[in-house]
Amino acid sequence: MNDTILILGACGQIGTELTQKLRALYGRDNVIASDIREGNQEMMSSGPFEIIDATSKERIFEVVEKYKVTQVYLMVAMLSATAEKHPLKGWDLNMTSLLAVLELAREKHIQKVYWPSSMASFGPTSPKINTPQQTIMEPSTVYGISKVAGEHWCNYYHEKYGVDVRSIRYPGIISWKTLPGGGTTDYAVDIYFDAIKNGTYECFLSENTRLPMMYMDDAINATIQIMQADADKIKTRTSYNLAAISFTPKEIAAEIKKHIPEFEISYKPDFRQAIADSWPQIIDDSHARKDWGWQHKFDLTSMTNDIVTSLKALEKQKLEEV
Ligand code: AKB
Repeated sequence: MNDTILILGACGQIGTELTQKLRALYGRDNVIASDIREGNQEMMSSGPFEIIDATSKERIFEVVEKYKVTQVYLMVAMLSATAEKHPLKGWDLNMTSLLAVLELAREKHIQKVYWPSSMASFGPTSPKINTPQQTIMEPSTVYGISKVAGEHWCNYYHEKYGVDVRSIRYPGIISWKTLPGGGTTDYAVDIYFDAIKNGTYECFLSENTRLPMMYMDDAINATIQIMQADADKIKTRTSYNLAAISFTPKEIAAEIKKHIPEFEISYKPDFRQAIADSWPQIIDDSHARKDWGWQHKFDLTSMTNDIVTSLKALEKQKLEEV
């Protein structure tokens, strides 16, 4: 593989694990990680790293030129809950970074672009069960508005200028190596940490709020799979629906209880409840499965086994180091 990859937002929840996977696949020197600030020790020592403000097209271009970058993964975003608090900043970050990268691709400085959309691009008027690939999309959050607009920009640059841009609508992504920040689905990560540490968790969504979710390993595989697929397999140039599991806080708590019987959950819904209520509950991702062969591996049980085992091992290691 002769590709040189630049990851913008490499220190975020998905970027951190994506960087390590891409470095393993493409070679450390062929994957340039970047973010607005330096990352952890593993990030900084496992390959090249550049400080980049992703809203600066000039700075991205400088790094693209320096390393002769062929592909960009744009993982920078202000997520749903934070963007509701800073609407214009959220819009600016999410749109300016995307348009900067699409322009660089239009100018033929890069050959391929990955940009994530989200289930947040759906809204209260979209069907909630088996939400189709193409349906009503009237999001009620700033984040969702930026994602729908971004999807249309991707499609426009593809149709009008032939830009090879690929995109997935992520559900909530659950991980344990790097924490998410500012999302509505973050509860499904926080719950594992609090369960292991304190044996209790106060959930900011109500017990029966069903949302589409996915384990990080599946999300990383999907991301790389869509980027490696032959171009003629990518029939949707807005963004693909992607799904794995859907569950409620009550259901994830019951699964955690199988490992930590004394675990207790309580509920105190806040402003994020309205955001969650505007999103789908179960997503139909048959187009991704048919077009480029997407398949998920983890269900709620296998994901919980993996996370609880990993976090317990981490706790033990920390105690031994003390
Ligand atoms: C969020 O909760 O904002 C994100 C998302 C669903 O895109 N995790």
